[in-house]
Amino acid sequence: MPLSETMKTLVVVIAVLALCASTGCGDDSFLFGAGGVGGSGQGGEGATTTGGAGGTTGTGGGITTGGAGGTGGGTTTGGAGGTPPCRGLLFDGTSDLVRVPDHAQLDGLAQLTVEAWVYVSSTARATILSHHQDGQTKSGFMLEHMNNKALAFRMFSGNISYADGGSVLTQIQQATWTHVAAVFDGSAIRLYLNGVLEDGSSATLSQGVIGDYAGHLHIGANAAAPEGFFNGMMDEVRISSVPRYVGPTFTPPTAPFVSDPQTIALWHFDESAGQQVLDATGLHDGTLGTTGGPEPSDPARMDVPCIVDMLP
Ligand SMILES: [Ca+2]
Ligand SMILES: [Ca+2]
Repeated sequence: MPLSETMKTLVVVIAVLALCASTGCGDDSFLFGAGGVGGSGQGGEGATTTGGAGGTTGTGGGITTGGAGGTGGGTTTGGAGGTPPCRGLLFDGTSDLVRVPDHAQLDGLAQLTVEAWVYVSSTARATILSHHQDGQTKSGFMLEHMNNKALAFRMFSGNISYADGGSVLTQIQQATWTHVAAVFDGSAIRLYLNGVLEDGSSATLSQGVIGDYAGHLHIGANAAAPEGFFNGMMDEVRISSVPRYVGPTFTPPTAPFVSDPQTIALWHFDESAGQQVLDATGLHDGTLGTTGGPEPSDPARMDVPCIVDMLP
């Protein structure tokens, strides 16, 4: 009879402990993956050593526990960790968000790219980035993680333009880092998962540009009255004024982005403390939570794999 998941995990944990007993694993970092991502995602049995290795060799940190390796994973190699600071934000799925003040650069866009590295911890529909108030039809844009598909991107200009994967039911794999991107080139919206086109839907804006939304931009929640809270981690969130990705595939970024003239906003989330998240352009610094003070809606700062180390 097949072993239950619980039993598999138990067996793997026992195996790890046995390995530790025979070879000496040092401290708890082996089990709890203090360094590196420590292996995650779906994989075959016997991948524990691959997943666990991140815990012993990583230096840059990562919150994935060694237990994730125990579930049989190893799609992301744990390990080197990279050069600090390699930090991201952990959103609790309940109230956490980053708030960025409205700015003229965020309005009136005729083309754009919205992208991020995400680590999804729940299948629930949730907002990745929103400069839009739910229910309005004339202004703003938002990128969501969907509960039954991977992504949805919506733009509002008096009409609603969107792409949501259509009949494609790909979902973002949980507990692994995934690059997500939504591109609007003036005539079509394209959604990409790890550099692979998931949906290309023709789209037009009735006003010619995305309508002016006067509220905050939120990362990790819908704007205005916050809702749709993201559950998981994010890093390297970028908004660009151009369609960054055109074809059916592209190579996901292999290093942190560098601000260029087409960059509207770029948040590395590399700060070690405080309430601010800095925008590389200097124009769109954000705040943890709904105010500038410490509060439950503040996302937590986490050590994460450096982007360059996320890739297989
Ligand atoms: Ca970062
Ligand atoms: Ca705050």
